[in-house]
Amino acid sequence: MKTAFLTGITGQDGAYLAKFLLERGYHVAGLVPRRSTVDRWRLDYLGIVDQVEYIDGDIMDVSSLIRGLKACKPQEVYHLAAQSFVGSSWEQPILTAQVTGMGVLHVLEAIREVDPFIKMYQASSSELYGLIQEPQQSENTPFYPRSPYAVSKLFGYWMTKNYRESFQMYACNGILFNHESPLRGFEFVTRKVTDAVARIVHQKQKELRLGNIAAKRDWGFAGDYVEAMWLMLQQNTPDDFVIATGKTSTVEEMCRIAFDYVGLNYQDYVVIDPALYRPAEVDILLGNPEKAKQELGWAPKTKLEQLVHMMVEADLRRVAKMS
Ligand code: NDP
Ligand code: GDR
Repeated sequence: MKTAFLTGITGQDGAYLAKFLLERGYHVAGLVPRRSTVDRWRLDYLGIVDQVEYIDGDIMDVSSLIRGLKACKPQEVYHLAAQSFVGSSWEQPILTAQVTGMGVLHVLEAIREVDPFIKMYQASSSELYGLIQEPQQSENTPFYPRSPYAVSKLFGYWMTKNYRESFQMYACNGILFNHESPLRGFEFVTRKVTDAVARIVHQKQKELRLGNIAAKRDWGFAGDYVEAMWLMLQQNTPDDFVIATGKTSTVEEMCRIAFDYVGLNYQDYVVIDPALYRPAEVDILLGNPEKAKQELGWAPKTKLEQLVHMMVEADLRRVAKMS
């Protein structure tokens, strides 16, 4: 039986990936940082909360990573933990640089120390592209990060590549474009919208305040994207891959789909709040997943409409239970 060690197992991707790996017969171990309240709602939602081994530790504490790797002896490490909200990265730039940037180096060093043959997946991001220099972004598009979050991810991206080239480690960057689900955090725009739709339907909210609704994103379903993470670690040689749908939509269009689904007009509820604009914006992202299709045999399965409907339905059920 193979063992996978996940950082960020309590996050959106960690939960979907843990389920995916358990279904393939893996033993799944997850690093869990100490928090004042234990919250494993995503693993609970997927019905796997009791099927995972939890290892106390924090990616900022290399000794805990080393102890964790020695204890569960994984063949594969999926490094997903991060301060992952771009918006907060301007409020907490130093913490973001430490957790989202240096955290990657801690994981690489722990692997190098314990067993350099462990394969590692690094959660890189389309935010690396930032100020877009090519209409559709591939593995060869230059980076221009536009937030402390993106600059921190750039450090992690290059460290991963550098350890691959320096120490012949099997380490891959998945350059994932935005992916969403009913397990998405409530601060991200898609979830903020679908939660608001459900609350408006149940008369718990009157309006939805948003920032830049002209921003365009290439949105996919997290459940589809975790398969690509796994596929990257099943190849003969390590490499970096863009994972995306190849389609882009504005935040406004995403809102329209969500409100339409419950028979409401988004224009009656959305209020633009300049305070929600970011100091520097990534105006448009559109990924080219061709290399992943050719070399991994991976393709996205879920269209934006299906994804938004799935999220609205989940939020309608959740908010109804609160009534
Ligand atoms: P989430 O924010 O949902 O999950 C982040 C996870 O990291 C949580 O489990 C969190 O635990 C954990 N974590 C945070 N700080 C620490 C720490 N110091 N030590 C250990 N664990 C920690 O993110 P997603 O699941 O959406 O994303 C997974 C990864 O993929 C992230 O690195 C993100 O930056 C990256 N990414 C995400 C994309 C997306 O669209 N979702 C696209 C591209 C990249 P806790 O909740 O207890 O703090
Ligand atoms: P993003 O996701 O920054 O792309 O990072 P987010 O959903 O936060 O923003 C997407 C776009 O929507 C605009 N926007 C708003 N965003 C939020 N959160 N709240 C609002 O009220 C709002 N109004 C408009 C934003 O300005 C932005 O243009 C996500 C994260 O998962 C990262 O960890 C990951 O690396 C990238 O996706 C790829």
